[in-house]
Amino acid sequence: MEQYDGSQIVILEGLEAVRKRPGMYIGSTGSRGLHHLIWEIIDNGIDEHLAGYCSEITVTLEKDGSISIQDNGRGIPVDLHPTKKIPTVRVVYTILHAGGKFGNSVYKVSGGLHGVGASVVNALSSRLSVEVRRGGQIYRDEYENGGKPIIKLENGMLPVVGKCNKSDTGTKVTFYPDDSIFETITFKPETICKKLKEIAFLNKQLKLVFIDKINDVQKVYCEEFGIKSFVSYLNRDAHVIHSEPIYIEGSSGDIDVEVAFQYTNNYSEQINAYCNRINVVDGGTLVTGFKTSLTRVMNQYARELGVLKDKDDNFDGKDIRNGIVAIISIKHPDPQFEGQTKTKLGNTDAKSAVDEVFNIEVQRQLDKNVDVLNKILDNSLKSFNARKAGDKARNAVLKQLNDVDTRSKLASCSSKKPEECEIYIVEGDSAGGTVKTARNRRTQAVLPLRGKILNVEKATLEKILVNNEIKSMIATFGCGIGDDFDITKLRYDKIIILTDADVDGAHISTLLLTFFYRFMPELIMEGKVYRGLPPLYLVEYEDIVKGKKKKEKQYIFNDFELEKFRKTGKKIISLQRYKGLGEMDAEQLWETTLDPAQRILAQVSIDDTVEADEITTTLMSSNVPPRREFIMEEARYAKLDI
Ligand code: 28F
Repeated sequence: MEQYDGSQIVILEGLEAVRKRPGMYIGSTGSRGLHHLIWEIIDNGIDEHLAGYCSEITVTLEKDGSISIQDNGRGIPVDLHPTKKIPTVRVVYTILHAGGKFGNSVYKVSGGLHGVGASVVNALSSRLSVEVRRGGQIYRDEYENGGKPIIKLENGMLPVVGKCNKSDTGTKVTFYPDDSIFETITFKPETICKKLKEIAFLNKQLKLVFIDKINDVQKVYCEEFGIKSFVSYLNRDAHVIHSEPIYIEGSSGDIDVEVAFQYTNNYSEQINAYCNRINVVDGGTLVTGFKTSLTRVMNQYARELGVLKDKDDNFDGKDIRNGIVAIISIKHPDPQFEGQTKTKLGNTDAKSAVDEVFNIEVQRQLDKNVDVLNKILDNSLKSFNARKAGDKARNAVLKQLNDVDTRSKLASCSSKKPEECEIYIVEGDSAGGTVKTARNRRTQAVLPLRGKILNVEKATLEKILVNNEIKSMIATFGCGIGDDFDITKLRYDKIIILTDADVDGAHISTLLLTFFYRFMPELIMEGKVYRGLPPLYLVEYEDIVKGKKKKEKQYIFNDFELEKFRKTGKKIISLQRYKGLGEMDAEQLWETTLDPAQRILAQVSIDDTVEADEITTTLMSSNVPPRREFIMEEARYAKLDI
């Protein structure tokens, strides 16, 4: 410990704070937080790429459970830090808030944990080493137990551990996540690959290599066309109405703007926005700028080309965005992230920058590409007409919603306090009947759905609003739909989807989720939607209690559990497999899926809009093979994830 002087102790107190409240720095100590460590280190390499010095980042999953991230940038400086009097690389890895990314920044823009990444990762690792190649020399600093340096400095400098070619520069970081902090320390190759793919799309021409030594797999991600390829990728299973995404690039002041978009024949819009490579899930000014600009430009074209019959008519922004899949990516020198989750961009200059760049560039391209322009205008016109028809239909529906008739299938609960009420949406009339008998009539309402609900991805608003199943849901929830949606009017605290534990059940539940996601997304965002998980088996077995034989029963929710039960060696008297909810009697249904004290509910969440949109697009596209695959996977997931 002799190398710790006074300042070093203060430093370690900083890292100790990270170890005490890891959630504050990386969100969670679960798998998500664990992977966050990798993203933080990669981010530093990406910053070096953005500065123009790094073309390749390699992530290696080592056999011993460690992970290493290497870049071919300039290498973190190893010289004596002017004020801290230790090597700069050690400052970066041991001092919280080091990194110099704010104010006197060496980098124009930056994302991630605002430069505290490296020291946070160190604080949460049982061991970490950083190897720097610079000026023909190789240096290595090492730490253990959450950032305690174990390399002895010589005159304040790191020892040289090897030689290399002068042109061979870069940084390599290897770490072992601390198992006393994380619930799991197993890195998931799929999670890493998905992230690397996203990084490749957002940083064109940066080469990302993944080497998985555990499974002996190697992958390379590099996207020559960046977000343009991202849009093509998102639309890989959709029907696109023009073959190439439109790509726009430019800058306004010190804000760089990139937009790529392409239209599909889906009745939905998907706009994913990134500021400094951070996914701003709740959008903000950059999205507003894009929407404003697109609406203005297309209405201008529509007027010039006489697309709309009535001179006073205008396309609504929604008409123009119908079917669009877009990525907006900006680089801002001083981003202001707002909202509770800091996922909304607040800078007003971002709005004008996107508007300005898009306005000029999109016209330049569409003027030359009249064919695509006409296809887009035609698509907007279809949506415009559908909207006009939809308005009529909607008014008719809203009138009907007040009629008791459309609600006849609903078995409501007697309590009128939303905070204690739940509604079960049940597949099929027969299962619905049993649930009606079994439930707690005071707080649990039941809405049986007949057969499959409409696939909203492929239906017009007009059709959606006359579909009986959907009408019942809108009427029952009480909070409207689309633009008129108001979650404060929701009559229930939980909306519980209850389907059979088979492929059809998984399909119905996904159709319902798509409907909620597209038209009532707040329901999911606010955590109101759940899936009930009914058991797959009932076993009756013989138990011996105090020398006496006793007949017991147990519900089993999946094949894994059944296998586990068989291994206990208990004598099975009978084994019943439930083919569907309909096979359970009222008592069984109460015990397994209705009783709040015993049932298992899975809350439905969307924490990644790209993923959510991808899933719905994959599922709802008319291209059959991927759809099948997803449903099966989802069905398996439902069984395993208990
Ligand atoms: C695998 C992770 O962390 N790469 C990095 C650099 C390069 C510089 C740098 C990093 C200097 C003063 C902090 C080099 N030469 N990969 C990485 N590559 N950090 S992190 O500088 C850090 C700042 O305080 C670098 C000249 N300028 C900057």
